[in-house]
Amino acid sequence: MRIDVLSLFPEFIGQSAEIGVVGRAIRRGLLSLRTWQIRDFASGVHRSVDDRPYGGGPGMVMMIDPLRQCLEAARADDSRPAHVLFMSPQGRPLSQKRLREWSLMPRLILVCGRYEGVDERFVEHCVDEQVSIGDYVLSGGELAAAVIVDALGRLRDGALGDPESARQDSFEDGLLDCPHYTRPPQHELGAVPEVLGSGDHAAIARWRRQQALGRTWLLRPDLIQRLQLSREDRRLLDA
Ligand code: 6GU
Repeated sequence: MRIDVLSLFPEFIGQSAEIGVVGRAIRRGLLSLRTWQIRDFASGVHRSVDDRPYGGGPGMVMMIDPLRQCLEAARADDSRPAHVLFMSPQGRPLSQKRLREWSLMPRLILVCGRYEGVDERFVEHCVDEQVSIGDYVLSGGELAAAVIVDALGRLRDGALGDPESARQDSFEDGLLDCPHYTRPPQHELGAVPEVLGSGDHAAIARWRRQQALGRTWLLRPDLIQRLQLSREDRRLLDA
């Protein structure tokens, strides 16, 4: 899969994707990432990318043409069709389900706005989908794009040491993750739950499911409501 990111701060995206699991996925060729400087596509001696809003008001609005030319340059850099996402608090909330869908696509182009906004005509005509990473306002889309690159990078086949890890993540089954423990089994801060050392794999799986259900019920009741719990899940939750 290939991801292109259009931004006024492309170094930020590039650097955040160099580390950890995602950096390794890129170095192994499991994901290809290219960043583009929107300002490179601005015209005039000042290379302006923004202008004052029609109708007045504070702040500046990003102009259509530098964005559009940058987008067309990115599109033309690869023959595969691209799905274009625009990072915006007005977008659809990001979820693991959306990320799974995008991870099946050959190409994504992420467009990051800055300033007070982007000319709406660009959004209407050049963008397939708007995405938000939560109900708060960031000063630009770069952090959101970095979130998407990270979350998609770790979903690439072979990016995680053990492919089971991605399946066991929080949200992959709609539940929060169960707690994890490692050595030492006894510590002044407490003991590791006994079942985890029992060697009884069925009992361990039941305990983990029960913990995941219990935590989700306590911390994120909104997630539980959206799930179809099995009879066994209800029993574990009641126990
Ligand atoms: Cl995607 N962009 C900006 N600027 N702010 C946000 C956001 C995105 N998601 C939540 N807040």
